[in-house]
Amino acid sequence: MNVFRQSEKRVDGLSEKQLTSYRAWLQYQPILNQDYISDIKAQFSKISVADENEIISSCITELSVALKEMVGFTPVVDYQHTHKVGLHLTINKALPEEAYQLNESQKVLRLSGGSSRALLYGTFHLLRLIQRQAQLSDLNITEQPKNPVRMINHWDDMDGSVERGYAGRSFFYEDYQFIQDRQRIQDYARLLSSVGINALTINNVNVHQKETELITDTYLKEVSQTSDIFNQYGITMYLSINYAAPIEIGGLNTADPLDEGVKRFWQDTVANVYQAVPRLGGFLVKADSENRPGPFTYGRNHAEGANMLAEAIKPFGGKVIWRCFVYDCKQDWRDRKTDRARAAYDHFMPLDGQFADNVILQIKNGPMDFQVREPVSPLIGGLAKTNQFLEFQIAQEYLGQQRHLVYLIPQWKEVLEFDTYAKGEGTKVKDVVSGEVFNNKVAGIVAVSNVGRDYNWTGHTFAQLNLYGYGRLIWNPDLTAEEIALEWIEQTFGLNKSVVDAIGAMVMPSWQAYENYTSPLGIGWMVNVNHHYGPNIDGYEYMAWGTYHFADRDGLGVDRTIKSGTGYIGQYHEANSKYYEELESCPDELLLFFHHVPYTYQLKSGKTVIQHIYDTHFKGVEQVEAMIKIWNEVSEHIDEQRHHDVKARLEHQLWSAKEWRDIINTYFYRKSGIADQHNRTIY
Ligand code: GCV
Repeated sequence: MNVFRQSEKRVDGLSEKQLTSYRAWLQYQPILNQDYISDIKAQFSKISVADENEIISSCITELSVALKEMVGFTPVVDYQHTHKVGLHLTINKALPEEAYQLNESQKVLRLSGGSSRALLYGTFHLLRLIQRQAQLSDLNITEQPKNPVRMINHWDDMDGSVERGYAGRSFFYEDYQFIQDRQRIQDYARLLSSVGINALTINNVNVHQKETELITDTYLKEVSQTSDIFNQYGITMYLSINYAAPIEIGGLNTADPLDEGVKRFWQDTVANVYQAVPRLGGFLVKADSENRPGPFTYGRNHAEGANMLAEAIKPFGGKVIWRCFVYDCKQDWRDRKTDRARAAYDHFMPLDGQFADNVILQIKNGPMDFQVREPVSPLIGGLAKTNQFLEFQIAQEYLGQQRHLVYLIPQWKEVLEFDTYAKGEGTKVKDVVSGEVFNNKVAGIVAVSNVGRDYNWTGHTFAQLNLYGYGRLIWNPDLTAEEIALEWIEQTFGLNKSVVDAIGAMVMPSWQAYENYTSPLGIGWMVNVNHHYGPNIDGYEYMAWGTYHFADRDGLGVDRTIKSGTGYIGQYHEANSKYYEELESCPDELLLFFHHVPYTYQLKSGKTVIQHIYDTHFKGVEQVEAMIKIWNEVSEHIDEQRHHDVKARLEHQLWSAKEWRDIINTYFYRKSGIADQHNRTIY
């Protein structure tokens, strides 16, 4: 057992069985194929390295651990770069900073990268190939990430809880202190960099009293130590800050961005922060949303708010990431004109071009809040003169909370492939958020984390796939959902074909299955108040004014049209607004997001809305039953712990899917009075 594996064992006293789950996709299982082992031994017997630094040493450690585990030998590392055979790692400044090339010829394997970070990505690429027992001879690969910033946001609080966390407590904090054993953070950094993540925030966007002090001497030493761990893996750390910090920790009576005292507070604070944490990436801010403070209190707009911070942080090369999830959670929408979906665009579009060049607006993928089905936010493709990040949520807040198996990549691919028409046909989201369409100075994708202190990191073992897939997809949005799943399955569960096929068959339809048994046709929500788990059609906390879906005895859906509704559709470029405005063209899956229609309205599928609701809800449950059957059939090929864990979650999912089916079907049967054409029992 090598040192690395020894220290891994210390983590939360994990048992050997649990460690298999903990290792996620970096299993490094021993390879049994002797021919393959001989090839690898020849190719990796020596590693020559031209440069030395902390990131390159992470490459060497990872290679050494992995090769020892998989093929049973530790390569000789040569920093003089003299060997004629083996693996050569070199920095090639002619390459773009994060790009790498992998070439093999005549037993020399060359990995060259534009930076040490790129070498780390190339190292993990090689290990991915070896775990999948791919041939390395004649290798000729060039890779470069599509998105410059590839980020994770943690919603961890310093009391140790995680907002919308479904995988145990935080592994950063407990009881308002940093957790001293940092092994877990190091292993997390390995997982993240193995899929190309290069940035993260370590605290919740809702910054409460204690977290406000993260930018003070009380915590800066530990902030810095944490940042150092991530830096070793090429990951830049950011902090979420409280907009009202000047009041809460600065002793001022205002946080007005135009106040000289406030400006001075931020300049002094930032200088102190960067002295302690010179490589900090910057700040993330949630302002004027869900009771968080912000510039609106002082009659200022969000550009004024963000730019004041941006100016303070600029001398240190820092960035201000400013969230567009700004809406009035107390608004009354009974007039059927007020519409939360409009909020982000209404607030930020008029400010396009007014933000400093080190400000980035962070935009959730849809106009609402990470529902199972939403249209793409019209701000993406709308903003033409402002840096922007697209925000996804890996934590499945509204998608089964990591108790249900839901593979999210197919959903995200639809978002990335969506045509915004910002510069005519073919202006896809993936090209806007990568910064290519508008030539943004900073660009990329962010997602809310799904990890915690559970021994498998993610609660549901299969939720590891969403973290893995997130990294891989934003590195290369052209990878298919199938390709990503296959990579993950083979590294996580091995190459046994029956297992690979089985898991593939479970994960691929899982998003669709979840949509089938939950909220229909894009209407969204229908979840319980506050915790957001399980069906409650008239639930969700911000509905004090009545049900937002407007279901009555005749029909349901929200009229967001330009001609008679909230006008939200008018926020899209013309081709899309026409497409959504007309019932004839509006796609079935978003029909109720955009239109109020009778239950008897006929969908493009040929079914009526009400029959669609019944059919999909029965089907969704059957799909979960099918997943359980498949999983049971491969039990003998999967380790007991992981098989048991997944099985338990699937059984719960089935129970929950039936609950959803029965509650939704009954509700709409009672409202509409229309019977199921197939006379199935509706409870
Ligand atoms: C961090 C939703 C969630 C909140 C979350 C918020 C946000 O409203 O329910 O928990 O707060 O989104 O993204 O800021």
